[in-house]
Amino acid sequence: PAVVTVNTNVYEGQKPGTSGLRKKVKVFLQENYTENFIQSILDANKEAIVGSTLVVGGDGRYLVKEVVDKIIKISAANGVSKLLVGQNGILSTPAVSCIIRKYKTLGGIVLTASHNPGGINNDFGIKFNCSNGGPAPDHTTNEIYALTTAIKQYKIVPDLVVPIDKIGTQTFNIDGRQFTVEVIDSVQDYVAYMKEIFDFSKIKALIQGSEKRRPFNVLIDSMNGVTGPYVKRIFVDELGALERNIRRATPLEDFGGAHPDPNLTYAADLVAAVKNGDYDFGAAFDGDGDRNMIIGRGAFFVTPSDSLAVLANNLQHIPYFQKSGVQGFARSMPTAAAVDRVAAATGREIFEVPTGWKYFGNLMDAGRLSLCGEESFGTGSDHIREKDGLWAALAWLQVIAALGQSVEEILTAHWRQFGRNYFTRYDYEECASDPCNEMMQILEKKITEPGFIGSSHSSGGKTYVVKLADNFSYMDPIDRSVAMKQGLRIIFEDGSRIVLRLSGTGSSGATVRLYIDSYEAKEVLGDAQVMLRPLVAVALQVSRLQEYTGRDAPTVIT
Ligand code: VG1
Ligand code: CO
Repeated sequence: PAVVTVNTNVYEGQKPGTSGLRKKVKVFLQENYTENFIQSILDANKEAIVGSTLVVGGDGRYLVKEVVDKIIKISAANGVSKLLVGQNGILSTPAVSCIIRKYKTLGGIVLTASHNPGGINNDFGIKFNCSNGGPAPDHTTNEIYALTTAIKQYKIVPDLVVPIDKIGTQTFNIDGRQFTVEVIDSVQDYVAYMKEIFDFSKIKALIQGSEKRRPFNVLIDSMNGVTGPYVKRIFVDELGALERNIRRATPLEDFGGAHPDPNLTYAADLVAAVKNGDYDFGAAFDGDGDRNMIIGRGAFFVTPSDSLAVLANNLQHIPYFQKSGVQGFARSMPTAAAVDRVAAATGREIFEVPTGWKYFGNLMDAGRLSLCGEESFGTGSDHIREKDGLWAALAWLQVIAALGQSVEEILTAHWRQFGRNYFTRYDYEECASDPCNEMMQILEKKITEPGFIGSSHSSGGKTYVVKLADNFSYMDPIDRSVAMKQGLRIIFEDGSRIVLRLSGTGSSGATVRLYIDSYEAKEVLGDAQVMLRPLVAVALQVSRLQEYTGRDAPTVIT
């Protein structure tokens, strides 16, 4: 087959957000829209692309297979020598990271809009990951974006026909050059890696029980996303769980109409099943498998910020860390600071980075970071360079197997030892963009004016005095690159925090995220919504959020 050069026109707005380019499916269906972006990804890699190997796969949502086909044809035309493609285009985001690292490829292209709904009327996304297995850093995504604003042509091999439904290697001659597509088992490399990281025999004994101890009953929910086949292989085939221990384990193009975001609102099904059933543990994952939610018996909820802190305090039970040792910890800025207390107690470095997994990669590559997380149900370690939902569930089960305690007992003991960071996030989804931008500008001005520091704010009988307020910026300690304007923060004298930022993953309108974090040393068994009510009220007063968004209640509370 022969290479064809196609003339094309620029599309505006192909700027990758927090995690790749995410738009409605219909946007990607516009003539040459997807082709332009793929060509720009390859061009951003310059000469390295010729002769390279790339990994390609996605979360199984509508359009994944069609876009895999386009990537194959455009890669062939641009001199890529080999693609590793997940069977039927299926690869979870953590699996892509794992495979890039294992086979030392130049990078990978992940087709997902993560936790956003799928199907013809919903979202699609394309993300580039680099040779360390992590999401491309800002300077690379900026370069990709710059290329999309100037593109005039792309190269493609339109007659190349490459089926991706069967595992195996296919080789083609493209204008005299060899081009190989290897269709790989979607789960094999990832599962093999999990078996190295964890002691599966101990987790299996926990799940199956023994004469002395009843089985530990788990319920694992894939929310019709990509993790289904991974969960079947790991939990059913390897760990001896039964079919009734897993649910929604077949990837569907529209996620069965579900919003595949593992939190108390969108995974309410799982929460109800665990609450009403005889389960000791529940876990859910998002569409592309990098997020996780953990709940215990009676649907006892573990906030992601607490999950990170508990794991940080218990890494010694996981074989991977017994071998590699534990370096520092990190969290994204809006994430509650529970892990900071574990870092202080264990004498480890702690890093606070902007929202988005790409900011953890350099620290991991430099050997300074072992475990990190985000309040948005992201947890992961330096085993790969993406957050990893299944890894988090296995880590919890390994810790539970070692401690012999319930999820609730583990949390309660943790709070008694370290105190508790109460945390909540209010999301106001799909608001009008202009008033939200205006709100952020005015609020930034207000909190950075002289006199704001030291001002007092009261509600519900509580008074908070401002200690620091800014628009968060971050300098990467490894390459000294700077990320500005990463969210407005107001930090009070008692350590409580209000954070406000606009989402960078939505496909239309603006989503405002309000994060509230407050520390209590003694009173650790309260209800988060009750404990945080005064601080939420202060946040709404100071930001005038309800006025600007026109909403008197958030869309989702996590
Ligand atoms: C959200 C979360 C952020 C996460 C990102 C990608 O970004 O807040 O913590 O890293 O999604 O997650 P934003 O900009 O909408 O707040 V996922 O599972 O897309 O890959
Ligand atoms: Co995700």
